[in-house]
Amino acid sequence: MTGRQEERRPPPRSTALHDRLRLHVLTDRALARGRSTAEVVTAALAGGATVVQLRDKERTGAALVRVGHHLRALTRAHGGLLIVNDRVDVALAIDADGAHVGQDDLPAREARRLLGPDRLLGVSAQTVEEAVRAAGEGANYIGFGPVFPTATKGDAGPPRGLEDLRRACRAVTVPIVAIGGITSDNVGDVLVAGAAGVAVIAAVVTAPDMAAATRTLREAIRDACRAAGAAGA
Ligand code: TZP
Ligand code: MG
Repeated sequence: MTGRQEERRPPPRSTALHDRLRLHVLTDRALARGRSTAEVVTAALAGGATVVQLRDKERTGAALVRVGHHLRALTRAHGGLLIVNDRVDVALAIDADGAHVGQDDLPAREARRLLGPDRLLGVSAQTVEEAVRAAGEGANYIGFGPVFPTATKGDAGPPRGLEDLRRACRAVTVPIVAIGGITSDNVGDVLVAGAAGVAVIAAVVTAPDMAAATRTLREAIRDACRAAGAAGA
């Protein structure tokens, strides 16, 4: 094998959880061009998103539970996972598959204790050290990034790049989900770096045809996994 081929050969492990974490679409009402959260999620699931994350920092708890129940029904009908950003209480209230917390949210250990052993806990990490700590505190997956520049999250911090992503993937055994500026053009590189999956906002939520945009990402992921000989893309 040449050096170039070696470089292209990705390490993604093909386990049931890795496969289910391939493509997260995060909701964002500000970017959705007036389309409802349910419309965004319906399109994302139709296009092949494997995970939907309800991410809404403005809605009240009552409103999150209302929309959350609707998303729960949609994700069940499509066999997709439903994760709630920030709000472990809402995740439990709507019987979501899990919750995702950042470094300034409920600490991972507390989130794990509240969620119990069977729901998924995702934790955001910007550095390899944060990823290692989160894995030790009970995260089922790590959201690592921003990998690339992003305008979607003002306080996301500097882009970490593919090399840091690669280091994070080597440093932990739980799946890494790459986030930040991911598009169908760079998703292959992200998987080659070792990510189990990707999480996107703008690439889907701002698209005129959200289902088509999701499908394009899904196909790029499938191509990258096929090239790697990994099953289950
Ligand atoms: N966390 C790190 S970057 C980011 C989040 C929530 C935003 C990702 O959005 P986009 O539009 O896919 O870059
Ligand atoms: Mg958060």
